[in-house]
Amino acid sequence: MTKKVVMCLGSLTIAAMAMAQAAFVSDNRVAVFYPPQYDAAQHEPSPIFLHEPKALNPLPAQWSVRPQFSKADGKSIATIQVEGDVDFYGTGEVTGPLRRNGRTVGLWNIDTPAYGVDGGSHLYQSHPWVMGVRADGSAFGIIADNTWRQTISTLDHKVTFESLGPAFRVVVIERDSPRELMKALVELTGSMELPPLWALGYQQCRFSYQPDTQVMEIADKLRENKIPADVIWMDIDYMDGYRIFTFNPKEFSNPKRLNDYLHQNHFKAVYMIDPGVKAEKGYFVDDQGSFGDYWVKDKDGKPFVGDVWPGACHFPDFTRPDVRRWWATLYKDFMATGIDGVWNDMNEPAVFGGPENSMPIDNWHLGGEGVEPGPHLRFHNVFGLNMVRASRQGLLLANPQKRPFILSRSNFLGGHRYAATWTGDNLSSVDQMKLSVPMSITLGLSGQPFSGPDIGGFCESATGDLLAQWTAMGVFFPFVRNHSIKGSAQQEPWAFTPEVLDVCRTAINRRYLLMPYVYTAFREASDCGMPVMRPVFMADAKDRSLRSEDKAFLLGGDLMVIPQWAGAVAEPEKGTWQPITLEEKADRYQAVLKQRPGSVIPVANLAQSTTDMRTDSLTLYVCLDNEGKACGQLYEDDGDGFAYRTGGYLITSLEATRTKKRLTVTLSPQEGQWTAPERTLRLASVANGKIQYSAWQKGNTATLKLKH
Ligand code: MIG
Repeated sequence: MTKKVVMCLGSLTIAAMAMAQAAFVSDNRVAVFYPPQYDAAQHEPSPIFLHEPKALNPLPAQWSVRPQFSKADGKSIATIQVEGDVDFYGTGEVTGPLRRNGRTVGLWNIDTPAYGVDGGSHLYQSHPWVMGVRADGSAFGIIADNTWRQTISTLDHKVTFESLGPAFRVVVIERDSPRELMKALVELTGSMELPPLWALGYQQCRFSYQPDTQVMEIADKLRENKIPADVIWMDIDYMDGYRIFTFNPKEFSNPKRLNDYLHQNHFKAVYMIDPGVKAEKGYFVDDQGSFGDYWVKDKDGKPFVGDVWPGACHFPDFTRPDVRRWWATLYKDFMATGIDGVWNDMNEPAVFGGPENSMPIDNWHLGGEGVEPGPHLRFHNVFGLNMVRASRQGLLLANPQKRPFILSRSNFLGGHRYAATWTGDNLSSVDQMKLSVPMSITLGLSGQPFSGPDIGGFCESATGDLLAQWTAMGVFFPFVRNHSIKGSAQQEPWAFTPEVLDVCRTAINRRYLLMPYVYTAFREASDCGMPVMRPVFMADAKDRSLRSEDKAFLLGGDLMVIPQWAGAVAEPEKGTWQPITLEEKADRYQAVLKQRPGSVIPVANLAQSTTDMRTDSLTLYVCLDNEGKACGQLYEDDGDGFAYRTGGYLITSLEATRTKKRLTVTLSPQEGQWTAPERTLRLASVANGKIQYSAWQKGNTATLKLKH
């Protein structure tokens, strides 16, 4: 093919596509493969990509990872044969191990209590994405640009996507390392914008805290018990008869007063909004939606009605730009009561008694702005994505100066642009606690850096021991929230024994001590797609002994977290990472933390919320490498708002050197115009399993005379 012809293909004329299988590269190592009979109208514009992959050059002859397209039993299939030893990762929200060789995953979002439906083979979200890491540490990624129902199977030498929809295109990315692959994925799909700092704090939730006085009691108890916390969550019972955008006139009669109370105590308030709108004349949301004819239709073109919490419900057709714009307007008055964030649940969508807990696949969506009308079978998997896309618009409309925070149960590859994730209705069991580690790592490797499970487990009752174990580990996940189901044993840190309370407090303290480091890791995720929570193998992609490790994990690039229950784990760099403690005495539940040689980790003084956290006094944990050097970074900004986009942030480099017995760390501004506070620094030298602290010192340099 001449370059000119390829440029033509770039305009994606369907006729040209149908003639033959075409493949071209969009940057020099991203290839897009089109099947015969490709019909762009059935797939594009893609919800996955931020920008349509552009045609630049013909595919080089030596390109190795190529799909074969076929049809069988009415299914559209893409098969990718791979050579050599490849470890597979990704495929989204999944049960089972981190390494995905020999697995089949369904991509059909479903409400699946305790991951019990179909043996946990498909969950609330779908990510048609497979990551391969070769023996030499080089990596490739495969995206099936397809929202239709499908499965992914990953055998050792073959990846297969099998879809009930029309033939779809496949994008293949080639990179030299998993790190670069993550960056390339974000270049295609867009980045997660920085969340507000408070969203990184500890969060207390229950189905449901009610009435409002109970919410205030929970807030008081967190403070009394010295459990640092940032957020309290309002589950569906705050509503009036489960009508979204309303408040129960008895139990939540004055949400503004409640939210003010929370704010005065340095908490934020997050409230749930479901997609199902109670079908009821006179209810403003239903009236507006019916007036605008905004509902998803059944196969006969009538508004579809299905049961959820409020009883019979209509469902907004979020594929429509006009519906998203309307939905966004609903948030204005709601947020004006002082609500800080929104929790979008049930958006698979869940329909009680519906086929596979959802709506019929022949329901009809209208699309718009280039998206053709189509059946639910096409749009089911992006119902949640389109909902949170609309919600995000709404939060920005209501509070243009604030970073939106939305938590969503359902989502799709690319949906990290709009919302964070929790992993749905897990079970209060040791097994599902362990399972949550590979699940959140895998979400991170699938482009969603901001996820976490219900700590303590949602379904059934946690024991004190389980909560202690889970909290000790869960505080190192990107999203940290304790949540439990109605009717189960209370699950707050103080609900069990004084020992459990102490364990939870120590663990949550650790989160807050590490907050400057955690925030810096979030910044890296939003900047270049590196997951906040990473598999251990990312510490050394060439070390094949790390490839299956999924009990231990990394938080950012410099800290390894080894849960107490993990036993022996595979450690990077020949086990040279050094244990650190953040408190005088850690109890038997606390995770073992190990620091990477060559790193500097900034640690704050303990605060009871991120509102109270300061970065003026920092303890710098220094673990020198063999050359007696170490470095790190600190990201700071206002913690909310968008000033950081125009220079209102600061990246400080933390440089440590050892000369003879003297350890010196120097802080110097690297990037951004945010004004650093006057600092007081303390060094913590980490070596040979011990920590030596310096005195507190004013200024941007601190030193320590080493004993060893
Ligand atoms: O049908 O809002 O996953 O976190 O507490 C259950 C009540 C509905 C499911 C969510 C869960 C939430 C619950 N919701």
